[in-house]
Amino acid sequence: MKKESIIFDLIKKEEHRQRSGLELIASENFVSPPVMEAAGSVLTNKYAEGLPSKRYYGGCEIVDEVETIAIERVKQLFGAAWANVQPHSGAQANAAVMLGILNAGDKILGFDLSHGGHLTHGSSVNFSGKLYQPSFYGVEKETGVIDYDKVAQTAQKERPKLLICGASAYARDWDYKRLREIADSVGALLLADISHPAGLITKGLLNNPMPHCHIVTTTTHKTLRGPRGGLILLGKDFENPFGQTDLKGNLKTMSQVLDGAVFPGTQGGPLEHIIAAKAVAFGEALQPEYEVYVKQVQKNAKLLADLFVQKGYQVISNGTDNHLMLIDLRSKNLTGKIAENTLIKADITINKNMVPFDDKSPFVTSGMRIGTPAITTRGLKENDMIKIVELIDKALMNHENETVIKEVKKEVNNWVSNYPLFEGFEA
Ligand code: DSN
Repeated sequence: MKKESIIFDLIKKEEHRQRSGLELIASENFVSPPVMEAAGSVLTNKYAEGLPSKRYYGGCEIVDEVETIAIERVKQLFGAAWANVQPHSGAQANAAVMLGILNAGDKILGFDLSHGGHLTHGSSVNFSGKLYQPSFYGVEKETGVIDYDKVAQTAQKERPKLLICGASAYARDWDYKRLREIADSVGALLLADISHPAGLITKGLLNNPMPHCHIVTTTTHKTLRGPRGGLILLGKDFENPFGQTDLKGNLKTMSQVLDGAVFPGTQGGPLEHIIAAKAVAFGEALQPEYEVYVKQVQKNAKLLADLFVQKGYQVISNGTDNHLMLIDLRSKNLTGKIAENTLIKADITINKNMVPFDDKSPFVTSGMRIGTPAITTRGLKENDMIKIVELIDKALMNHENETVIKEVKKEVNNWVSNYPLFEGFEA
C-alpha cells in the first residue's frame, strides 16, 4: 500500500505553520520528539479496557507496565496518592468526576465562564450545565480578582454538592485552603481543575491544591507539555470510603468510584499510545530541566504582562502570577475578533477571549488571551518579550494597513523560523 499524500502534505504544512509563527495561545505547547514518538507508536493498536492487571482483553502485559509507570510518575510529580491517567481530555476527566460523585440534578458551583472559567464547570451549553444545576462566582469589576468572601456567600446561598475551582483565563493564583473551608462549611466536595497551571504547580511556583482539594483534574498538554489528554488525581487524605457501595454491599473508596466513572462510566478503551506519551512527558517533568522551563514560562509571562501595561494595554488584574494574561482591548478601540484576525495575518497566534463583564458576544469578545508556554519551549527568553510586545502593538495599531501587517509577518517569520520547536532537541 502506498502512503497517501494528501494528509501527510497537510501535516508538513502544519509543521511549517508551527515553526514560522509565534504561538501565544495559552493552552498550547510543543511536545518533545520522544513524547511525539510514543504518541505515534504501535501502542495505538492495542485494546486495554480496564486497569493494569484488571483488563477485559488479553495481551495487555506490556501496556500494563506502561500505564503503571505513567501512574507512578504522575503521583510523584504532584505528590498524589492515586491517579487515573486514562481520561482522553480534561473535559472527559471532569465528566467522569461529576458522573462519579454527583446525581443528575445536583447543585454545582463553579467559576463563571465569562470571567475566565471553563465550559465543563457548569456552562449551559455543556453536559455540566445540562445534567446538573449550576451557579457561579466571578471576579470583582474593580480588581479583576476573586473575592473569596463573596464565594463563601454564594456557597451559603446555593449550598452546592460540588464546588469547582480552576480556570482557562484567570491570571492569578488560587487560595485552595480557603476554598476547602468554604466547601466544608456547606458540606460540598472540592474539585480543582488545574489544567492550565499544572506544570507551574509541580515545581512549587503556585499554590498546591493536593493537600486541600478532594479531587484534582488536569489536562496533560498545556504547561505540563505532554500529549493531548487528561487525568484525575487524589491527595493522600482523600482516599476514603465514599458513600457508594459495590455489588457486595461494601463501601467503595473515592478512587474506586472514580476509576469506575472513567471506565465503564464515560469511556471505553484507553489510548495506550497517549498514556505512553504521558509517561514520557511526566518523566521529563521530573527532570531539573523542566523546573528551569516552568520558571522561564512564569518569568516570560510576568514581563510580557508588565510590558503590555507599560504600552497602555488594560491587563486584567494588572499582571499575572502564572503563564497567561487576559487583556481588555476596549481602551484601544479594538475587539478580540479584530485582534485575533489581525495577528493571525502576521503569523502571531493568540485567541480572542471574553473579559469579565464583557458587553460583546463570545464570537466577537473584548479581549485577547496570551500565554507563554509554547514560546518558552522554543527557547524565547526575557529579551524576546520586548520584541513580541512591539510586534503585536505594531500590528494591532495598524490593523487596517495590510502593508504594515505584512511587514510584521516577515519580521516574525525571519525571527522565529531559526528557533527549534523544542529547545535542546534539534537545531
Ligand atoms: N480550550 C482550552 C483553553 O484554550 O483554555 C480549554 O478547554
